[in-house]
Amino acid sequence: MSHYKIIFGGPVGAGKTTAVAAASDIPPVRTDAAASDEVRSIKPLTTVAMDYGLMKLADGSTIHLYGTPGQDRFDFMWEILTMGGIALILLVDNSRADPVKDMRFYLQAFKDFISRTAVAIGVTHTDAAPLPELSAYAQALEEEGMSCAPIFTVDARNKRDICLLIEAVLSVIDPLARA
Ligand SMILES: Nc1nc2c(ncn2[C@@H]2O[C@H](COP(=O)(O)OP(=O)(O)OP(=O)(O)O)[C@@H](O)[C@H]2O)c(=O)[nH]1
Ligand SMILES: [Mg+2]
Repeated sequence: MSHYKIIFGGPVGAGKTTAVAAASDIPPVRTDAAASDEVRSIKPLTTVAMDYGLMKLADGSTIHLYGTPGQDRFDFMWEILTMGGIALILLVDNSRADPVKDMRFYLQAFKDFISRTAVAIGVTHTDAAPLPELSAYAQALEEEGMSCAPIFTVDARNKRDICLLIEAVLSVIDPLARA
């Protein structure tokens, strides 16, 4: 039996809180608070500390899911939350102004953690904003020396999509791992 910790990172509104809730087998813990000014135009609530959820695997193993706050004024939580983690799932909102740049920003912000572990990228909101295409992210990943990082379009509200991302990132670490 294994116990893994996976962290969800990415910008405000990408769907970190939604993804943790969708994938969790227990009622998730959230720390949403009313958003201030610039974030309120995106959505009324924002994570101020962390999200927590738990996936229970058939063999009794567990995957602890931690969502970070997207706002960089809470970036001190990013380091705290990655402690003991085995992988990062980076969610990027395709409907933002420059989502490929967002991906680069968070890859940079979590680079020490990623260099020790693994990363998979989920591009959300492609139903509302089909462009840019995944190839633009793939090119940026190649430029960052991460051409093998798994990347998918996902809907953070869809449990199967989030499970696919989790399985992908675990398979980078251990090709025999099953989520
Ligand atoms: N249309 C659409 N909506 C989505 C998709 N993924 C997530 N959402 C919605 O986008 C919103 C994301 O909100 P949160 O989950 O709070 O975002 P977050 O990443 O936790 O944001 P912060 O905590 O503020 O950093 C929710 O209303 C989701 O229902 C998607 O693929 N398409
Ligand atoms: Mg959140």
